[in-house]
Amino acid sequence: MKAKLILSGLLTLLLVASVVSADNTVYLEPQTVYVPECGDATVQIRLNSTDTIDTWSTRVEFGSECVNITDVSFAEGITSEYANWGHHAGYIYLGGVSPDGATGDHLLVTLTVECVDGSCGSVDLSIVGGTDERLIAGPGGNDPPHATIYPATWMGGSAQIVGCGDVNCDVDVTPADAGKAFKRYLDSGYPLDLPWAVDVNCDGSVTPADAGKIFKRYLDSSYVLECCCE
Ligand SMILES: [Ca+2]
Ligand SMILES: [Ca+2]
Repeated sequence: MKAKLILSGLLTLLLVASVVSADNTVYLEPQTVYVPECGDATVQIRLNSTDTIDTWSTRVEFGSECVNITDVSFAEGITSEYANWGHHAGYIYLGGVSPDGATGDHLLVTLTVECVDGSCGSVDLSIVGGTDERLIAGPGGNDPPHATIYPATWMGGSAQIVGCGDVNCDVDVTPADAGKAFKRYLDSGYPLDLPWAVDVNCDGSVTPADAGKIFKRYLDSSYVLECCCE
């Protein structure tokens, strides 16, 4: 009995220890961003931290033969005033500083991802972390004060290029897509990963005509669908 009590006490201590240990994660939201084959889409990089963070920087790598990052916005992020980015072939550097340290879940930056090659399917978007130029940091408790660099988990994601009519974004046009288009017609709140793909006659609404055209495309791969492209 005594041994059991000691064991349960130890387990409780372990649980408490795991709760208070630092847990900082930099991640993409959504983890998969759906990009129209003739357009672009936005994806956020967010920080969820238990440490107080006032500085961050990272590198985002992407397959430049398939996608490009054409814009970076720090607006509404925790470092909206003091931030910058640089574009290179296949990657960007970016980062920012805030006078107010933050913990919890926050927006860092919003990226615009543009399709370069509509035949690519899925492309990795890697968030590169480390302790050199890529880091998260907060105020130090030292004298004189200097930044404390914290460990973090850096979670990348992917960009999925979506073709017109591929309503469920699985890289193929099938009766399942026609079915989802019809459901969207019946219920305007029916969720779609990329609503752009469903209006295949680009008339601004989803009707049975869209479902019919998607089914025709399934029957005949040369049947042309016309989503709204610029
Ligand atoms: Ca599909
Ligand atoms: Ca339509």
